[in-house]
Amino acid sequence: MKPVSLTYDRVAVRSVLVPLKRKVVSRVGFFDQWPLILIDLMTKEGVVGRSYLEPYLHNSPKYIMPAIIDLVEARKGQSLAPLDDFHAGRKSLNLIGYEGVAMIANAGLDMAVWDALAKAADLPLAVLLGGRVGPVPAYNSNGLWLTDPATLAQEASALAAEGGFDAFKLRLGRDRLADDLRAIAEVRSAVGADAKLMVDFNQGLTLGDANRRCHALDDQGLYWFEEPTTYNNLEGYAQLARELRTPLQLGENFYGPRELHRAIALKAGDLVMPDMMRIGGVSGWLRSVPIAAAVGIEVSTHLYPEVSAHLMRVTETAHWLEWQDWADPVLREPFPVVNGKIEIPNRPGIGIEWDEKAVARFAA
Ligand code: SMN
Ligand code: MG
Repeated sequence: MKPVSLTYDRVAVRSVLVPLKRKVVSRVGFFDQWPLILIDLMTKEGVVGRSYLEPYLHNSPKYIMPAIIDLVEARKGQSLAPLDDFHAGRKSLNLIGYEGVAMIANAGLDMAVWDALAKAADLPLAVLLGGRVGPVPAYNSNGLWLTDPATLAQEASALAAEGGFDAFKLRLGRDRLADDLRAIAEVRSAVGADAKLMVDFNQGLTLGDANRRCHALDDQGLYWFEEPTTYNNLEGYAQLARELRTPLQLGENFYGPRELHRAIALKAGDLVMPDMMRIGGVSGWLRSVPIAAAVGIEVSTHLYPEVSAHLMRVTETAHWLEWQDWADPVLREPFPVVNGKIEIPNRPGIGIEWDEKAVARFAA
């Protein structure tokens, strides 16, 4: 068989603003629309690699997109080699920062590069990476925000029905402990005592308040406590992890493998959940999760359910995939979820193609 080789040609980047079915009411912000950057990497051979980024802020595509275009311009005519290119790309931008926009641009492009290579090989990404296509256990993260606790039972039932889920993310950290307890009780009344509740504080508490609130909730049988306080107070996290019985989860704010390593070295949490955009796309994930696996720490995902599903199939200590349907409005064929598991379609690459009519409608 002829060896697969692809050559960088050019990239098209577009930003869209898609509506959210349920408004995000969280300590990291209020969102009723969700920005996406759609990346189409064109190769000289005609294969197109696709990925998207979820950059949170409506205006951020304005400064992320030019960085992606620059990275591809600099590679024009080179062969696609994602692990090499990721390293070189980070190095090329490190004078303006190793994290933030520099990493986000590299991560978005990296995912598109891997998609192109998998398409050229005519293999789903999970298979190209040495795994198999199959179901991945997922929890529903579409709702249960910091809204009126009285509405949460009905919402939890609706979330369960979206894909046979029995695991959910619930946002906590209201002003009064009693309201957090009420929120837990409402959700449990709808989905049963055995359902797993992943609880996310979105960094909303000071370390002192996090200490008090997490201790007060420690006997609630919650599945994990996520980001109770500022994400980079790793010493504070280590203190919480030592004292609490509920597993402590962090990682959506790790930029690259070194930050994951540092958190693990400081015993800052029991579980980690890197985000594709911040950990560095497929290449950043492949460089990071073995660090967690080597010490037996389970790895969950953050956003990006499609590419994350492929990666979970090759992650030694794969734990839970965070499922949201937020990019679905622009996807031609969203991945199905059956019995609480996301199913990877048997298509080459990541398996995402744009619904161009929807892209035009939601153009930002
Ligand atoms: C989150 C994700 C996206 C928007 C707000 C909050 C959250 C999560 O941290 O883990 O889902
Ligand atoms: Mg979170």
